Amino acid sequence: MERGESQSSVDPSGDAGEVADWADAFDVNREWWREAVVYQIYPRSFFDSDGDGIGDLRGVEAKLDYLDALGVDVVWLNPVYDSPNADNGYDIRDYRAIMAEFGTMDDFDRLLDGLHDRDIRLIMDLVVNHTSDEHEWFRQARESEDSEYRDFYIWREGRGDGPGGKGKPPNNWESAFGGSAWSYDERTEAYYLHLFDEKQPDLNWRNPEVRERIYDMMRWWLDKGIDGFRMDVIDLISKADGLPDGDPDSGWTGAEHFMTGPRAHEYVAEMYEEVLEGRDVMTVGEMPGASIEQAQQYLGPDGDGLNMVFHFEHVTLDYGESGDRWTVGEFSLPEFKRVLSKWQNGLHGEGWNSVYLGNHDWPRMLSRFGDDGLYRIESAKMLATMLFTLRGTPYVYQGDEIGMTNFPFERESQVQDVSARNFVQRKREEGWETDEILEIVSYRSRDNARTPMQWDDSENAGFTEGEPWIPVNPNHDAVNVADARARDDSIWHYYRELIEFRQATPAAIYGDYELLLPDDPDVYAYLRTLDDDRLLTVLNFDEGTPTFSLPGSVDYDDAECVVHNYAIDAEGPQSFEMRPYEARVYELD
Ligand code: TEU
Repeated sequence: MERGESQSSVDPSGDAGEVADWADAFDVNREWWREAVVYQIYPRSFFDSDGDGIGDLRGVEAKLDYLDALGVDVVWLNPVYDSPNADNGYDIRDYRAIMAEFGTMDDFDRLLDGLHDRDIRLIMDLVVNHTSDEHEWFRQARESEDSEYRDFYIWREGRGDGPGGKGKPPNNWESAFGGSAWSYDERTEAYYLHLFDEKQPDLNWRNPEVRERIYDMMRWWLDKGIDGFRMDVIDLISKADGLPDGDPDSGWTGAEHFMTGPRAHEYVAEMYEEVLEGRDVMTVGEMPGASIEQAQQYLGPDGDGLNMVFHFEHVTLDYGESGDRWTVGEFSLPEFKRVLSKWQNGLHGEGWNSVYLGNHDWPRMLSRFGDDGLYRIESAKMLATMLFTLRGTPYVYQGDEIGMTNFPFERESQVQDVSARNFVQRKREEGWETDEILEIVSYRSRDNARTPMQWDDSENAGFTEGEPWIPVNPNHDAVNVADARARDDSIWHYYRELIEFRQATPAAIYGDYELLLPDDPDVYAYLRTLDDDRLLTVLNFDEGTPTFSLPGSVDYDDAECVVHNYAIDAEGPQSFEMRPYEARVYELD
């Protein structure tokens, strides 16, 4: 038995009863997407049904009972549209077709039915800041300046006398993946804008025809029966008039001219009116750089109509001073608590939070915020306790429910992701040593989260019978679903019980949030209050043994510990010494 696997417990049978029973008991604005737990599937790495080494839709279908057993309510599927995969599906060639490697539209329809049969809803990735350069619109656009699709994208002449008569790029904006955000098209002798890879040209949202085509496509998917969208970089769709140069010292040059640009709110509000209004769907906008005020406008009662955003503030806190993703700074818990609390409070009545610590774009949350060594199990459970007891909709990224960790990179050839490959290339050119490069890649690369789901301890972790497209983490002999499900006290069962606990505990979903001990360097503690129901969550983010003391302002007659990742005695929450990465949730009376 591994450490920490015998003593944890979640008691979902508190006083609250079943969700259905509490509908009338509280004056809260109930919505299914507030009460839901979302599970994110990166299909390329989930389960391969046909032995080509690439996960696919039938693979997801084969695991529906798994999702059902875990108890999740919504699946967010990363892009499955036809794509040449310059950025693993975030470069879409055809919005209305399924990527051949993933299967067919029939497979998709069957998957959707299978989910709905189990009362699980499906949200799709909506990638409309850009298309693939192989999309029909761009192919035609680059044919000639007179193409009816020319104005679907953003074209500019070069500046000055650059090499070969091309001029320099029209401005100094950078691609999120490194280098200029402009590429030169020889045929029509002009530059096109791409905030990501050169194979991902940005769409021109000023063109009403572009917007209408997108809305039409969204309606087409919703009419098929999907339950909403996760909207990729939706705050980047509006670019400042005149495309002015950006501050070269910001983490992403140009960002101030395209993060929530001048017409972003207008476009999102229009999308809501044209497509979403009146439909019972869920929307979450991915928004790098969004501030709380901007989020309130996207989400609030008089806002643009979205349900949630993914802001980046808490997941970029450990960047170095330059604000560049590929630098490593310090992690400070008080700062982390301050940021999360700002969002918890700032969206109260002005929107709704999404709660996440990782996804396919970040390293594994356990390796980043917990301890993927000695305290792997304890810290995975502690982080899960936070995910399910903050105010907001929790997002579980595939594999986090078994405590998957970062990949132990040994060679540059193991790096697959376009963003990380570009970083490796730049640093090689600058003369960095392989070890130095790999150290940062190991900490930062998106590949960390994209290694295959670990189903069992067999050769390829039960992910494929072929050669996996990306290496399997060697720790799958110990870290895998089969093992976790077989142990009552595993991380997996803890997640399952926490999901049940949240569903049965109105205060965990709708309670007000109050941060305690803001300056404590190791402990994150907060209260959630809904009428007379109060939950106290206490989390030790450290491997040490700090003492927790409940502030005198919090009084109670009775306290019951309903969630804990270590064995506990009857001791109340007044004052106690915490064990490494300990988590407790008390119901206070
Ligand atoms: O990500 C947007 C984004 O800004 C980043 O998280 C990005 O991964 C990072 O800047 C790279 O260094 C979204 C998708 O989630 C991501 O997978 C796509 O690559 C990107 O948009 C482009 O579609």
